[in-house]
Amino acid sequence: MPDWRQIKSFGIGGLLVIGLAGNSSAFALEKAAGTSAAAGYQAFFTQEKPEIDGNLNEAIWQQASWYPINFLLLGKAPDSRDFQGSFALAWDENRLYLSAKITDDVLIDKYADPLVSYWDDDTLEIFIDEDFSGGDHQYNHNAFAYHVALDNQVVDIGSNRQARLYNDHITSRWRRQGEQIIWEAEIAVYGDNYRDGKADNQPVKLKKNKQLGFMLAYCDNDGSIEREHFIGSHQISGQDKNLGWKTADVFAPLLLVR
Ligand SMILES: [Ca+2]
Ligand SMILES: [Ca+2]
Ligand SMILES: [Ca+2]
Ligand SMILES: [Ca+2]
Repeated sequence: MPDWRQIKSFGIGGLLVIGLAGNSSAFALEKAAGTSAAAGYQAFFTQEKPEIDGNLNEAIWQQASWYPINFLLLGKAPDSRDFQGSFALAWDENRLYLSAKITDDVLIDKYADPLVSYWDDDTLEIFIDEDFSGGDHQYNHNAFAYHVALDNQVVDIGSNRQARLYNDHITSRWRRQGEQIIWEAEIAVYGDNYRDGKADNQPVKLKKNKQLGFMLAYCDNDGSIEREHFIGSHQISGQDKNLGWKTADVFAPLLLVR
C-alpha cells in the first residue's frame, strides 16, 4: 500500500493511479463494486437523513460509490459463499453514514458478553481517524476501531487499556435480504480530544472537503474457537496486516464531497 500521508496532497485522482498497482492480491472482486478500494474513499453529502433500518431505500445509497471488502488481513481467503462484502458511505453535518452488503454463510455471536473475545464473533469493524493524522491509537482516541457486533453493541479499547462499550457513537441495524445481510449505521465522529467517562464529549461537525482516515473490515467466524478470517477494504503492506486496531497509519483517506 502506498504511504497515504506522504502522497495525500495529490488528491483522490492521484491516489487512484498509485493504488491500483496494489490490487493484485484482491480476491473475489464483487461484480457490483466498480470503484477501486485502494484509491481512498469518498462519502457523498445526503440531504435526507437515512433511516437506520437495514433497508437501503434512501436515494443516497443508489448514488453512492460502493467499495469492496476483499483484502485478506488474517486467516485463509474465504470463497464467495463464506464471505463477500461491499459498502458505501454518506455524510451530513452531524453524522457519517455507512451501509454494507455482507454475504456470510453462518452468523455467529458466541460470546454473550460484548466485551469478551469480541473480535472472534462475526463483527463489522469500522476504523475512523477524525483528522487523518495516522499514528498510534491502541490506548488513546487519536483514532477508533469500533467493533460492531451482531447485537449492535459497539466496542473499542478505552484509555484504561480495557475493552469498553461505545454504543452511543454508532447506531446500527442489520437485516437479512436473501443471501445478504444489509447493515446500516450512523456514526458520530469524535476527535482526538475525546475522553472516556467525560460527560460532554461533542462529535465534530462534518464539512465538505474534510478528510478523515478510514477502513472497514469484517471478522468472520462460522463456528471455530477464533475468527476464521479477517477481511479489509484495502491492502496493508508487510507481513502483519492486523494493525488497524493499534495504528491509524494503515487507514486510507476518506474525503467528504457534495
Ligand atoms: Ca435505511
Ligand atoms: Ca462465513
Ligand atoms: Ca487522529
Ligand atoms: Ca460468520
